Amino acid sequence: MNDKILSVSRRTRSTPFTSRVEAAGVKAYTIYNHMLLPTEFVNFEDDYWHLCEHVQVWDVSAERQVEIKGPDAMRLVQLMTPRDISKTEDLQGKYAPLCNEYGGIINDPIVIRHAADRWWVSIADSDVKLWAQGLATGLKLDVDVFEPDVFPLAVQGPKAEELVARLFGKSVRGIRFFRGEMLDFEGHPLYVARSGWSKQGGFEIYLDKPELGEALWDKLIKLGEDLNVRPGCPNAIERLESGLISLGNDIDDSNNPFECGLDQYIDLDNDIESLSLPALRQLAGQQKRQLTGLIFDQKKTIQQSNLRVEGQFVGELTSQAWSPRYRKQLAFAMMNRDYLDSNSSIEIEGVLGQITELPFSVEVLSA
Ligand code: THG
Repeated sequence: MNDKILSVSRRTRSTPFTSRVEAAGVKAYTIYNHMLLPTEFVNFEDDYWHLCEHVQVWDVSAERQVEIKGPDAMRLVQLMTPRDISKTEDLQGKYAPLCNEYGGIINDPIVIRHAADRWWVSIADSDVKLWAQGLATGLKLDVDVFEPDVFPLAVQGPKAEELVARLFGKSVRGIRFFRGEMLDFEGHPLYVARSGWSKQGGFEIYLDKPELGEALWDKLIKLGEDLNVRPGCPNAIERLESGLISLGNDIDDSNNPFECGLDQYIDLDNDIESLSLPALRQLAGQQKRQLTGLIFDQKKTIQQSNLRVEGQFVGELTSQAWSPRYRKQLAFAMMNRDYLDSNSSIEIEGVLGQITELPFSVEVLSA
């Protein structure tokens, strides 16, 4: 399916910001957690340069929150992730893959602690609420699991801190990465954290009062006029350059975290109660596949996703974009270890691609 129009209905949920996104002339959406997520405004390259040079306001409401509340909340979050969450502070987030009993990746959310007995799991595109409710029921945990009316709005780009400080005051400048504060907007406290799905820096404002959506959007656009603020969205080029992986595109529950380069977010040696740890301890170092970067010197969209060398399947191309900055075609591929062990390049559709680690290093991209 290419260039078809998507039918919009109640299942393709809209957000408190959709009216503004539409008025701004959004060009395309994807569906993420059963909700509209903008993907393009002017065009990918123009959106990309603007994001890297100025500041954008992103409707990322589709990053749904799964709230886990009650005496067993922390236990349930820890059961779901093999990352040790015991030292998380109130209003701190942690990037924490969720894995099943086989070690497969269910989701790669940010888990946010509001209190020991109240957590948000800020999810990528899979139905974590159902998984968490199933676990809670099966294990007879004393928790409520639900999706609250929370709609994250991201402010991203080099001028994001200036814009968010104009709205909430200078205390935002002191917020460290993946930390947050409750800050006032029109008499209502909102959770504001330094995070976001780009490496250009910025914040995410978690709107839990949908009626304030348009006012919040309008205020940011107004305050950012002289900063050249624009509506934007997660950008395909920027996220490839930055090595940010996308659940459902690059990885799914057939992958374990070692294959995806998420080793650093797994605490194999800690004494924590987590569903996937027994499986992951077995799988560590055994991966038969690895998510890698591919770099091509030519601007050429690779058509095949199954990569073959002399007829043999060697891996799967999962995402790609042309980088106008480095003038390289960048791709992610889930490659067979066997192939990686004896090769550092691959010829696909007549072009030679260099195989490299993720995230891409600037030296390699600039070479
Ligand atoms: N923000 C919020 N929720 C989200 C996302 C987000 N849910 C969906 C999706 N994005 C979850 N996936 C990611 C992936 C990477 C990061 C955040 C969410 C990320 N990674 C940093 C990096 O790779 O440099 C650092 C992670 C770390 O080291 O702690 O930011 O964007 N609310």
